[in-house]
Amino acid sequence: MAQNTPPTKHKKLIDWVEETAKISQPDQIYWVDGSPAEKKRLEKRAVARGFFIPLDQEKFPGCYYSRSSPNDVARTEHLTYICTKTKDECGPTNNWMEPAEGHKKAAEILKGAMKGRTMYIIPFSMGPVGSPFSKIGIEITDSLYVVLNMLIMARVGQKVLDQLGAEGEFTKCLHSRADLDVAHRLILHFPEENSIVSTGSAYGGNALLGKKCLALRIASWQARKEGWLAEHMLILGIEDPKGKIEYVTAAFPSACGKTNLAMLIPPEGLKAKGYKIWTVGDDIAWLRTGPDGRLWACNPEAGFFGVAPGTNTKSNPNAMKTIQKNTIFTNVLLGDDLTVWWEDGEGPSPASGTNWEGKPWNPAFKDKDGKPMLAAHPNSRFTAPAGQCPSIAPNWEDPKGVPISAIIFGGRRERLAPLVLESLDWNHGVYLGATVASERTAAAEGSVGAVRRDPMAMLPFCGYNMGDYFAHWLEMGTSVAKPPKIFHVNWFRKDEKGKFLWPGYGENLRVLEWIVSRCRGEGKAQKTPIGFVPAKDAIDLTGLDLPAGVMEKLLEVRPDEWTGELDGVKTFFDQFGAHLPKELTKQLEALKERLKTKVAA
Ligand code: OXD
Ligand code: MN
Repeated sequence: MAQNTPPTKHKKLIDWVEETAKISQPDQIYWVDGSPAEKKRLEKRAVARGFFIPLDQEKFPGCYYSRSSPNDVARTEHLTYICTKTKDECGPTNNWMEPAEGHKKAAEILKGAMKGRTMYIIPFSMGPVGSPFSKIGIEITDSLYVVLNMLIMARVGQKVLDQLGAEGEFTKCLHSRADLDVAHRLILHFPEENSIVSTGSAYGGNALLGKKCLALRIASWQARKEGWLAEHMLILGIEDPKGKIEYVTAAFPSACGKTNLAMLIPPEGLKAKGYKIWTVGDDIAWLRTGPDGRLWACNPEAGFFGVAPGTNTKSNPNAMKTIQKNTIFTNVLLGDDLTVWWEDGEGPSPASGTNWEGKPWNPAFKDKDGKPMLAAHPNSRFTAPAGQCPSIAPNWEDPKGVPISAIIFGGRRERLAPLVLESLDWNHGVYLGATVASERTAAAEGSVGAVRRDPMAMLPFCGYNMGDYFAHWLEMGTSVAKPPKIFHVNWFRKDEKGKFLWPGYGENLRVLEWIVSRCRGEGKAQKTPIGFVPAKDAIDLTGLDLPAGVMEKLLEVRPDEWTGELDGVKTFFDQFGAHLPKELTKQLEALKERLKTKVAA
C-alpha cells in the first residue's frame, strides 16, 4: 500500500496506523506534515474531488465552501458514548457502552470502510506545542474535509511528532466517515484507554476529534486524574483604562452567545473610558494551578468553529473581520457570485444561489410550509484561524496560559436569575455552576420555556460521572491557594410583555466591569439570599438609554421564584445518588434557609 515514509520512530504509533489500515483497507496512507505548501496541495485536491468550492478569491482570499451530507449536520448526542468498564464511572447523564462492545461495533463498521480512499494521519497538539498544558492526539481519518478543518483548529504536523518523540503519550483518535449512514454513526470515547473512535459522520464535533471529544470528554477525565480542569469556556482579557488586563473564563450552554462575548467590542458609552477586550479563546479552556497559587487558563484550540447564522457586524464585528480570509464555510448559502450568506447575516442576500442542501435558492423561494426557504442550516459554520481575529490577545499562545480573576457561568432565563450575581464563596460558586440551566427556545425540541439543566455547560461534554465532576470542582477550591471568584450572569431576562430587558452584545462589558471591580475588592454589592448582586448604581450605564426601573428589574431577586426552583434542583441532583458530593446538598439546604429570610433592601 502506498505510504509516505512515517516521519516518526514512535513504534506504538506506527503499529496502530498499520493495524488500522489492515482493517479499513485504504488505497494509500498519507502522513500530514502541516506545511503551508501541503495545505495548498490538499485544498486543490478537495476542489478537484468536489468537497470544496473556492469562493471569489478577490473578495475572500483562501476561502472555501463546503457542504456536509444533509443527514450529518450537527453533533449526534444520542450516538455519543462513554465506554468505561462500569456504568457507574460514566454516570447517569452520559450514554454508556461496554468497551468491548464499543470496539466490536466499531470494528464491524471500520472493516473495509476506507477502500478507495486515502487514510490521512494527522498529528496534532491541543495547546501550544510543548506547553505544560498541552496534549497530543493523532487523528486517523479518511476525510479530507476533516484534515483541512483540523489544520485550522489545532497545531498540526511534523513539529507535533517531534514533540511526541519515540515514546510520548497520545490520544488515539480514529475517524472514518464510512458510508455516512446514521445507522453506522457512533462517537465512542474510551477514557481508560485514552482513545476515541468515530464513524459514520464527517461534521463538526463528531469528526474534528481534537475539539469536543479530546479537549473536553477525554481531557476532563485526564484533568480529574491530574488535578486540573478541562472546561467548555471562553477566555477573554479585559484591559482597563490604565492598561491593566484581567482575564476571565465563561461557560454558557449553546445559543447563549459565547463566541460573541469572547470577541466583544466596547460600547460607545464605555469606549471613552478606554476599555479593550482581548480574545484568548471562544469555546474551551484548560485550567491549571500556577506557581503563584492562582488558576491559569489556556485555549487548547487554534481556530474558531463558529455558528454562522446570527453572525453579523452588529452581533460580532470581530468575527466578521476574522472570516474574510483562509476560512472554510460549511452548510451556508453559496451565492451565484461565489460569496456566502446566512440568515440574520450581513446585508442583503445574494440575488440567487444554492442553499445548504444544494438546492437552487433565491430570497422569494418558499419551503413546503410556505415559509421562506432556508439559505443556511441553523448549525452552519465557519472554520477560521484564531490568529486572524482583530481582538486576539497578543499572548493567546503563551505556553503558561493567562491568570484567571473570575469564572462566569450563565444561562438563558426569562425570569429568576438576575443580570449578574457573585457567589458567596468557591463552594457556593460550584453550586451555581452545577445548577446552570437554560430555558428551551422555540427552535429546540420539547416544550418552550422548559428548563434544561446543563451544569457548567458541560452536560454533553463531561467524560465521566458528573457527580464526581462536581466533587472534583469542589476539590479544586481547596487545592488552588488563590481561587478566582465565581459569578453567574443572565443576559436574557424579559419583562411582562416578553421583551428583553438588557441590550446584550457589547453592553455586556458593563457587567464585566463590575465583575472585575469585585475581583479587585472595589465594586459595590448587596448581599441577597442567592449571593451578591450589584448595589444600586454600581453598574456604569453611561451612554446607555435604559428606561427608569429596568435596572431594578434586572437585578431583582424574588425569593418565591427561587424557592420554586429548589425542587427541580433536588430532582436533578438526586440522579447522581452516592456520587453527589454532600457539600452540594448542604448548599441547597443552606439556600433554602437563606430564602426564608428577607432580601436585604
Ligand atoms: C459547539 C457546541 O459546537 O458547544 O461549540 O455545540
Ligand atoms: Mn461549544
